[in-house]
Amino acid sequence: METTYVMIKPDGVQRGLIAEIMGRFERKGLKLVGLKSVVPSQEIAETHYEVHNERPFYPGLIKFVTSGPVVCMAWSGKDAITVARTLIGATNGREANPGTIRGDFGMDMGFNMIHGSDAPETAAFELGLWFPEGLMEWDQTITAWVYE
Ligand code: IDP
Ligand code: MG
Repeated sequence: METTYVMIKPDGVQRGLIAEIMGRFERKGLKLVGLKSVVPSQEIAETHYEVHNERPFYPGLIKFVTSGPVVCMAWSGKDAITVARTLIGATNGREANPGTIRGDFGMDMGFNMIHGSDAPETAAFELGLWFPEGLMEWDQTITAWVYE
């Protein structure tokens, strides 16, 4: 089992898409092991997007992600990182496949509503950053009906 960090960004919250987006992860069969909503500090936003700090869009990205509440989630399951990225879709909503979150609700590169870790190392880094308090350990009884 793998755990990934997923975050609804301020545009997803502003547009009233929290339940719609969370519901997709729930219905897929992923298990929720971390959940909270915060207005990100400058520091946490800069650390989260450190890999992009040389890119021209970086200042705007930090301003955007610190502009209001985000929903921080940790989802676990088999290949959870890839499964979450598949549910999320391509970075630019105009190019993302229908059926994906960005494909169904997005029209832009900057306002793409959601973040998902892209590899095991980034997932570990991001989970530690956003959930320093740790994650929930619990038995989900439906798991027996999700995996053969
Ligand atoms: P990802 O979220 O699909 O992994 P990345 O390339 O890692 O996409 O970029 C991180 C985030 O930075 C994107 O989700 C988007 O919010 C923002 N971003 C990336 N490229 C651009 C751009 O060209 N203009 C504005 N924002 C961008
Ligand atoms: Mg990325």
